[in-house]
Amino acid sequence: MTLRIGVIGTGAIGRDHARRINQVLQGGRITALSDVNRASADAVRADIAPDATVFATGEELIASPDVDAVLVTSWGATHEQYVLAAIAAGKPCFCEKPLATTADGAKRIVEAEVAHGTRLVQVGFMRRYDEGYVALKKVTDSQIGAPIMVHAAHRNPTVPEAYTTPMAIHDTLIHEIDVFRWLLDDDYVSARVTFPRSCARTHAKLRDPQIVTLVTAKGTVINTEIFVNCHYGYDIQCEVVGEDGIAKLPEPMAIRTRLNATLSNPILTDWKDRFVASYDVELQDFLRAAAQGTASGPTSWDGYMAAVASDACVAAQEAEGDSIAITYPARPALYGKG
Ligand code: NAI
Ligand code: ISE
Repeated sequence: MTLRIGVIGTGAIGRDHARRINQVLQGGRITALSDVNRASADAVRADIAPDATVFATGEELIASPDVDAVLVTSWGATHEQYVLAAIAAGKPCFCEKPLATTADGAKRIVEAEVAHGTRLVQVGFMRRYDEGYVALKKVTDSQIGAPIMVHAAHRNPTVPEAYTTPMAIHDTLIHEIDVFRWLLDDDYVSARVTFPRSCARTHAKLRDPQIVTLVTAKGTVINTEIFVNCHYGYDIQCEVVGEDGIAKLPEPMAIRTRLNATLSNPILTDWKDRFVASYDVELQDFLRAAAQGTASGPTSWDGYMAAVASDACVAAQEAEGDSIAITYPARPALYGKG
């Protein structure tokens, strides 16, 4: 069976996901595209998906009888409306992170999916599919004793001009917020943000870098540096300090050279390359589950939990240096125990 897929939002990642569905993965074909910038959808049609129809709105795309499942890859603040429309239509939906930019928005999605009665939504937390993180989890679970601290860094060489201080949380740190819940099998109880002096490459609406401290229910303290104008490369670091030893996320594969009296290896510069394999695996998982009329992988509940923590981190930015408590509602049965 070949699933007919519609993509809403055909910018950087929408285009890349359309490419992987039409050119790399098994079981799906792009039949529909939509973007508020029509020229962007037309260009993806011309370059990647010649048999797709371009729809004027995401809602029309979702309603189309030629669409079996939907990819939401538009700007974060627009995800909620499309995910709710996909659930209302009973169509499986892959939604890029964040599920919603606020906890209230994510909660509405959870409520709609619970009312539907079966899973339809997968959130694009692709790090759970990354070979390095999967290996790190295995060692963290079995070899280094109880995790006491995590030291992490999320560095982007640069970000668009429109990127502002809260986006460091709900657009960037959201990956760590999700992956550390999964890695440590734990939830957060508080968040605190401190700001070192800002780097010269930033602007008035973006304090950069930032250090976020999350404390978990089991007492693990996670320090993450977010530095989105680091200039030198795209660099994701993570070290788990356990009571018996330390486990570190592997570096991406790179050729080390000895040349001109220098020992060196290159550093990636683009998230598309850093996580290329995990995007492939997560979307193949989506296609597999969607063919059964359901969803797999990170749930709406995970998206909601990440949004609750993300709201607390944004409040912690505003409360600069003060700790903000994080509390969670009870988990609906649809999302298993916990
Ligand atoms: P982008 O700006 O390159 O593309 C977004 C596209 O959405 C644009 O073409 C824009 O015109 C379109 N759009 C905006 N509002 C829309 C609406 N209401 N309806 C239809 N189209 C609309 O942004 P990018 O980098 O592709 O990010 C898109 C989403 O993917 C974001 O939520 C972002 O957080 C997420 N993302 C996830 C990554 C990951 O590592 N999992 C990496 C990069 C982005
Ligand atoms: C972007 O949207 C992503 O998701 C990237 O993985 C992240 O590194 C970047 O900071 C975000 O803006």
